[in-house]
Amino acid sequence: MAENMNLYWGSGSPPCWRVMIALEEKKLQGYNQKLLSFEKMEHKSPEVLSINPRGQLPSFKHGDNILNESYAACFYLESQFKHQGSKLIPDGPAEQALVYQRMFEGLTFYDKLCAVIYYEWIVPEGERLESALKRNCQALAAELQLWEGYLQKAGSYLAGPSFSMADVIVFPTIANLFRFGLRAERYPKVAAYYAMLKDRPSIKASWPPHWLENPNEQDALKEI
Ligand SMILES: N[C@@H](CCC(=O)N[C@@H](CS)C(=O)NCC(=O)O)C(=O)O
Repeated sequence: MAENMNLYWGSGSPPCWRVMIALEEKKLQGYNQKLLSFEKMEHKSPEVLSINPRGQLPSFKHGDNILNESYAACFYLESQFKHQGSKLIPDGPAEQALVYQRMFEGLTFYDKLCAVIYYEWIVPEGERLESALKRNCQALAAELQLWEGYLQKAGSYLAGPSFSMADVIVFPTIANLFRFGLRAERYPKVAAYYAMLKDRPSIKASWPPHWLENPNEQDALKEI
């Protein structure tokens, strides 16, 4: 089944990691994959551009079906392999609503993270303002407080008592927070959630290889 799947991905990229976790959860190991280097601009190679005109990763193909958006690929995998591996989207209306809600809130969360850790990359030199970066940091801190609230119940996943697509989507953002130096003592619920999930088989199997080679965390978020 997974033999006619192809994934182009980059190490540490949250959108790529989402798709890889979903593939693992749906027991689709054995798919064809190519790890590309952003540094070497391999995501702009003709091979990628032929299926993704934006030249972004992940770029994913199942047979003739192209899914270059991480959310689209995750939804597709759950829908096409509904009865295989973990059930990631519950059927009950209340449970399903919460999973969708948290998944899409995950977009805002990820944007706020990027606005801080990639500030210098996003904003050209000369246009950077200490006050703007400070505002982005405050927005990220406020966002984190929301997720602390969602995780009040010990042992809880992001959308209730079971692992779901919300975790597939948002865990890579949370892992990046700690990679960039978020202090566990400031966000104990988010930290406990991270500790609970980091050894889950689907997550361990897809852990960014360059993080394994270089486990040194950075400190951009230590004051958040
Ligand atoms: N909306 C896309 C975003 C994909 C994306 O931004 N990928 C980044 C890596 S994290 C990328 O390829 N950046 C290179 C570029 O935009 O040229 C998704 O969720 O899959």
